Amino acid sequence: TADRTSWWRQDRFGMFIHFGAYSNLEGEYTRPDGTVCRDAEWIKRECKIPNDAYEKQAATFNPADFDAKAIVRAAKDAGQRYIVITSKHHDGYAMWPTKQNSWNLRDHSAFDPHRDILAELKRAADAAGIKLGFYYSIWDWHDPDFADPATFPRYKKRMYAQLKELVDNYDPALLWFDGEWDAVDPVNTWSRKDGAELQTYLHALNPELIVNNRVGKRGVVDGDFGTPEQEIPAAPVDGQLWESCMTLNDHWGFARYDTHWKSPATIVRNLLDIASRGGNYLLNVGPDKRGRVPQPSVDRLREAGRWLRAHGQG
Ligand code: FUL
Repeated sequence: TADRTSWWRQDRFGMFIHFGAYSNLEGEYTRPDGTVCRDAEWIKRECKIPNDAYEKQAATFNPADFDAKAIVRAAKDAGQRYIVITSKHHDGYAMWPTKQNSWNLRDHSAFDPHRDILAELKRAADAAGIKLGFYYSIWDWHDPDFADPATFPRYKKRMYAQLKELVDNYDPALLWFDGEWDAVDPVNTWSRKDGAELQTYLHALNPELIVNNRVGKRGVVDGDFGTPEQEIPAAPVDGQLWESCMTLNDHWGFARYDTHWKSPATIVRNLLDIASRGGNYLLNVGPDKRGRVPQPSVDRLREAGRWLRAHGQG
């Protein structure tokens, strides 16, 4: 794995992008009775939105202003050298035209069916010398076969097929798994053995793929690197590569009322703190329902990048 991870270890600073059907609600769901419930990428579950209502809102999702070049430029300006975007979050909605189901941005949205934002991002990233990776949630709230151990093998087959689509069609440099936890409701049967098998499968498709530890049970032997979330570990696990992922405000997905932004100084301090301990920093942006990265995020990233360049770190 030493060779496989060498670009990633050198790059240090990446951009996380949380973007999905949940973004269309912009962090707020108004129930039929008029009461309002707030959450971002967990909104379906936290606000107990019924499937049909969630599907109905997703059908109006039209991120026409998604601008891959602008996003890559924002990452570059910040000194970020790789990008990891949610290809499928827990709500199961695929952000590329998957052939495994119709619960995806091409077949279930109001978006231009000829556009493919993952392909657009891949092209823009390649042109800028930025590596692209995909977040992929194992946990799936939408697929009826996920939650039942009897039907789980069917789900797993579709998941493998989706991952093959991603690897074959977009050539990601990294896969960032999530949603492998135990004891979630409904049942999540994902095991460390499932994780090991999946990794073997992926490395047969592309031996260079970097995979995070949530592919298994987040142990030292699972995947290539650890994934502390919203924290900088005081004592990183010995011998394990790691990457701290953090929000830029208080949500991963877009929430229009959330203005609790980290300052450029905090971003720089976190990056230097993390790098000095040998870690990577994956800092998140959450585009709005039109696909635009919030201006306060862009501004703060640019400021942080300016400081890094002025100090020879950019
Ligand atoms: C967590 C998820 O549940 C959050 O929604 C987010 O994607 C974070 C990076 O990982 O496990």
